[in-house]
Amino acid sequence: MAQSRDKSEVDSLKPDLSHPDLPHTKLSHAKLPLTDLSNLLLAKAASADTYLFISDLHLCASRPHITIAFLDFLQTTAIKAKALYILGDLFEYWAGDDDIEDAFHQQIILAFKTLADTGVQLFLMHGNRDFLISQRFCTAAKITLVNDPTLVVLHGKKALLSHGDDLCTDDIAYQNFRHQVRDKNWQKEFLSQPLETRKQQIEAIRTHSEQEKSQKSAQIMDVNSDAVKALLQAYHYPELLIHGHTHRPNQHQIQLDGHNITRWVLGDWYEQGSYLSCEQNGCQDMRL
Ligand code: LP5
Ligand code: MN
Repeated sequence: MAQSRDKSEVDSLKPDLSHPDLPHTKLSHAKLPLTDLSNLLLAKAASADTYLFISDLHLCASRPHITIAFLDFLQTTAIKAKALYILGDLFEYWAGDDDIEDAFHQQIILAFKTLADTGVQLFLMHGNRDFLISQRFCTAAKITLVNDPTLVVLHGKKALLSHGDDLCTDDIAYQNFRHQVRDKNWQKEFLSQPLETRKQQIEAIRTHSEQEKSQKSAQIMDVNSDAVKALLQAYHYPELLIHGHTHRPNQHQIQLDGHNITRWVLGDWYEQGSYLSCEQNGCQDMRL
């Protein structure tokens, strides 16, 4: 909800941006006087009708430039939005919520929590790399976990949100793997192992996945158009479908059973950050 706040209310939020774990970069607003932050919050209150969508950030400690770009995005762009939807693969991988103690993860959690405390609604959907994110992470980060797919209404238009991997039905080897690791009993057993053991197993899967991907055609690793149509029919023809996973940012127009539907594919954050910004007058693909 767009909220109007007076300045004293904004001041009382006092997000703690002076946390020692925030990186010392141009992004760090740790050095901003609180009054500057208050001005930002007041500007936000006046313009908070924007919904932002991102996916496939693959955050990890070994790619600091992306972490820096992401923290900057949160503090300068997302802070002005009504809601931020993260449609999967926020992290390079997630081995279980007991890994939230990790210093890198704490830095990301703090950034989310600080943003949420300013009134921005945060939503997270699982991707194929971080589907083990659970309530402990979400509570700490003040993020709401949403199902894949999820139907939302943006400025009166229905939008269906998904990570997108479920639509890649031609990738049979991946779908079999997905079926196995999304099983709750399998996950329980996997999570009962020590964190370090889990990380070693994930590294092995990652290596195996990279080898297999190099043998797969680009077409096999894209969404299947019949799967897309079936999903849109099942959800009664939303005006928009927004997903990530394929790392092929684009806007596709679909004519289906007399309905015009736009499929937005979000970009990854390997080389450059990107996001979809939806306002009253439409959506726009943005690059950082
Ligand atoms: O993520 P992306 O886009 O690079 O590739 C995906 C598919 N690959 C994956 C694997 C993940 O990238 C890495 C693992 C994430 C960790 C999850 C945590 C919990 C699981 C723990 C498991 C022990 O999702 C890739 C798709 C691609 O998208 C495009 O859609 O093609 O799929 C694969 O490559 C999977 C293979 O085809 C099948 C893998 C079978 C694994 C069988 C076990 C073999 C063990 C080998 C040990 C040496
Ligand atoms: Mn993915």
